[in-house]
Amino acid sequence: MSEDILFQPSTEVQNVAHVKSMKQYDEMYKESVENPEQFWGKIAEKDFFFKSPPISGKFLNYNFDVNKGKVFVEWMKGAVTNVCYNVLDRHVENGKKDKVCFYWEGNDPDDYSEITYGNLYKQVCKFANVLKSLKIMKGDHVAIYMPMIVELVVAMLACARIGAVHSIVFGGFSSDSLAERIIDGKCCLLITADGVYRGKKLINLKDIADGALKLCKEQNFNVKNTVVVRHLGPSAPLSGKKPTSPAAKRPCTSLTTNITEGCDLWYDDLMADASEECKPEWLDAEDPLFMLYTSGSTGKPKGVVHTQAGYMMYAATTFKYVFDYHDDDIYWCTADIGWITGHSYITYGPMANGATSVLFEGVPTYPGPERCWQVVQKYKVSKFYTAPTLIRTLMKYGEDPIKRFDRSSLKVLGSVGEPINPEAWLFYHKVIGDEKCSIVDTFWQTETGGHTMTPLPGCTPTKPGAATFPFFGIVPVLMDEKGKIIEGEGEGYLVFKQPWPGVMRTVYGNHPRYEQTYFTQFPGYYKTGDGAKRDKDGYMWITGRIDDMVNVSGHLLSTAEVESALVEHEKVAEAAVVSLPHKIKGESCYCFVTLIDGFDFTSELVTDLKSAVRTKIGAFAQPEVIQNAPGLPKTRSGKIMRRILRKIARNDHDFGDVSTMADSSVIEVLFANRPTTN
Ligand code: 7RM
Repeated sequence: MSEDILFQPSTEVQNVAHVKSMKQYDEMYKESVENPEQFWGKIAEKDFFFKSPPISGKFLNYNFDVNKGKVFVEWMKGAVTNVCYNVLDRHVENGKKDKVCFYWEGNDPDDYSEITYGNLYKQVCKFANVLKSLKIMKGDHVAIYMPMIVELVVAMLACARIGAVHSIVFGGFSSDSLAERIIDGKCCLLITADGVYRGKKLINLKDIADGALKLCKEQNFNVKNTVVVRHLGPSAPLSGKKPTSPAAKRPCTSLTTNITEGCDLWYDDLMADASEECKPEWLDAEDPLFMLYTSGSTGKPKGVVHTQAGYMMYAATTFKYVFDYHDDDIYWCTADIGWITGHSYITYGPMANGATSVLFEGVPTYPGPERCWQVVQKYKVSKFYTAPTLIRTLMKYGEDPIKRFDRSSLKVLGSVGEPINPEAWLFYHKVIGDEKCSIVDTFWQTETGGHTMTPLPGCTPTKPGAATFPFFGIVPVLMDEKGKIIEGEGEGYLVFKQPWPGVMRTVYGNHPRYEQTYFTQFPGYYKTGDGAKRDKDGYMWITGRIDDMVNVSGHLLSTAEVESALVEHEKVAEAAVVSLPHKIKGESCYCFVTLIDGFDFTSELVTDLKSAVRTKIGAFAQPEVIQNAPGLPKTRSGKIMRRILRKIARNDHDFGDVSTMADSSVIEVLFANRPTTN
């Protein structure tokens, strides 16, 4: 049904858009895929600063085909640039010194501040000097575990300025997860904050960070220093905060921060003596910019590596076109910088364009469900970017908290993180956008660096739930399991045929895993791991992950990761986790556990196991259901049959062919054991 409804782009957006018609899109797209060097070469020249420009004829070099040797991608190798210079110095030098870069909006609505490009530039230079004083150099890896505060942006850009590689770990991860990422990423410094409020909940980040470093030490991996931002602490003279800022009112009496003399260093102490002058380190276009861990279907997270110039250019160009960015826009992305969405569309993309953004620390439904629209009204937000899970949450509260606020500034509404169901899409369009905004459903991944399948808000007629067409440079192909190309209408694996500037370059420390995960099943193509459907009009609809991944509120988890957290419990012999559709979260985890003989399945155990997953991974990963599974459905070779478990989780008795199953009597037992609640 939603396949047949077409929504025309907002005329207000279209009138001023960078791309005003599908004809113009088609022409630009054609050039971008047939002559990428020319297409991206013009952008590199016009929109960015290179100390030494891309070398003509050597603009793009790659091999996507595992059968032809090592897989690699290089854009503009040999060119010299600095991403920090491009997102800060360039604007300061071009008269944007006093333009607001971020409106910082704290957890509590009366806690806010702003910082200009000029002031952010100074803070970044100072912190870059702090990093140097701690002996951090080009090529060193720095772990960042911070809340959504200006200092997080300062820390990442200071790394970029000196050529250090940042590895940001989302502040919702546990000590275990943080430790695993610090060790795997070989980080030599940790930057964190004392604590943060998420809604009413106080989170002692420094304690979690300490726990992680203790685990690192136990595995003989020592991180010498931790830099701690005093965010809730009593004397918090923070960057970018106006003297009148209500920061002092932050309720912080219940927070104690343990400081180890000699190892832990307060950010504000270090900054006090730092110089405001710091020359950028000039880097090769293909030097690494950052790594960011993402779940892998084996359970061990992968350090996705992005490099300098290609990533910068792709994040900036997608931002410009997908949000149809103009100088007077106020842009707000509700994601956390700890995820790729925040890297590309809070820091690098918007700042490369010199945009003014809202940097939001809080929870979008705190103190009440009207918070988002209060913020939109307060800053006159024109471009807004969020996840379907938030839209579905807001739908529960009805239209009133939305309609009470002036949203007339809104022009483009973006969606990211998971497939958006047509109902949520229509609510976004009709209620939130008052039927006058363009909706852009943007499909992309940590690995892709930026948007890959998306409408453009000034030209693409949209369908509720469709990611529509490829961005410039992306050549999507649908394939069946065996690698046969599906033309026209059909459904299959979504793969991309040729490299775009933002594609990841390697898995940190494990290039074979990069080749194996993304390039082996379909030689010559990048495999997204998602399925997609092409309809009769050529529109693309993302159907979701094909591998063993669960997408909980836009956070990608591997079932293997959750399983390993469960089997670590002393009473658990075996665990199998499948995804279950969830009204708000999109998907949730349904866990089957087999206990070791002699233990009983009790409600205490269920509570214990849920908390084990929280501790091992993070609160967002907490399972929805844990069910007793005296036996699991297995093939004769011992493989767990998740297809059957998915049916049991859904209470669907139509489980098809069970001929390969070793003992089909377990199915009945599992249906009988389904809990009503948990
Ligand atoms: C940006 C981000 C990537 C996975 C991806 C998909 C799913 C993301 C959409 C989507 C349908 C979308 N990076 N996904 N966006 N599915 N429509 N618009 O989320 O690395 O964290 O996750 O998220 O399954 O493979 S991510």
